[in-house]
Amino acid sequence: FLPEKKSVAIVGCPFSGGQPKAGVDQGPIHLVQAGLIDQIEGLGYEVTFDGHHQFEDVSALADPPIGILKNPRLVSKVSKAVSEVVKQHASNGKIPVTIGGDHSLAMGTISGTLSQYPEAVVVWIDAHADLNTIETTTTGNIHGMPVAFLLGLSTLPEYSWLPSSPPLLTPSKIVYIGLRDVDAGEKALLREHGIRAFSMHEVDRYGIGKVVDMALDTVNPARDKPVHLSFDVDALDPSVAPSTGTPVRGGLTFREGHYICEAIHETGCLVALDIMEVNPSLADAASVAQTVAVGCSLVRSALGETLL
Ligand code: 6HN
Ligand code: MN
Ligand code: MN
Ligand code: MN
Repeated sequence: FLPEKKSVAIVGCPFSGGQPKAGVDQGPIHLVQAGLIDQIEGLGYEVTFDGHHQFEDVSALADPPIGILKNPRLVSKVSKAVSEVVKQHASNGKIPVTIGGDHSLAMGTISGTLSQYPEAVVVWIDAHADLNTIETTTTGNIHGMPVAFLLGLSTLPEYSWLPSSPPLLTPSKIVYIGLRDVDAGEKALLREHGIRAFSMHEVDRYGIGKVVDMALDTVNPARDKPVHLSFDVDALDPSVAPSTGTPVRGGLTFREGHYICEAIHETGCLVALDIMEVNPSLADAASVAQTVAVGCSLVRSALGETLL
């Protein structure tokens, strides 16, 4: 399933509608300004980048809350557009690298990957499970809900473009690493659906090398399935990635985060990558530069940069 040519398509998504803090829409602009494209070319890839996506045609949409869900139609329209772009790039043999923007975008990226590679599995790196349903969300922020939509646990007429019965994603095809701030309703859903998750407790207990092996053993035991890596930078400790909207202490170290990306690259199975939730308007200039640089280096590690 892997493209013969080393070819990447950057999908820049300046979008913040899945959460209430301004600035996360500037994340992709900062990553590209920091030289991300040259860096990927430096690894021997041909890189396609047609500019950041423009969502202005949907931003004027009348979009009252549905229940407590904020911007429900906007998030749906943007994710649907992203889904089509990601699928298109994947069908052209490119690795879509989507840079957010908030994590609601993963509804788009992962559905795009799964429509091109139905057997693909998802490795979700995050402090949070992003598994709230319409019933369990306490914030109404849809960036805390994309996995539930992908699994068909939440459905709304406004999201009918996302198949729910059967859903594109099933519980056995996703694994989490880095969790440490999981809502009570999400914990119940993880248990009820038997979704495999390696929290920071398991990272402390076994070390990151063993955790990544175990995580891949659960979703991709023969290492023969396409892998979509969805990386929320808040999985990293706030001392490593301070400029993000929902930081949680006790996160992955710089090396643990990069190790995950390197190990996924080594499987040879990576077909799509998301780097989400870099928010350059949070924290001081040095913290922003640090977070943007970490976003770029995670991408390079996932695409094969080695230390030696
Ligand atoms: N993220 N569980 C919280 C909520 O609002 O549902 C936080 C979600 C954070 C989402 O970081 O992508
Ligand atoms: Mn700026
Ligand atoms: Mn997330
Ligand atoms: Mn998160």
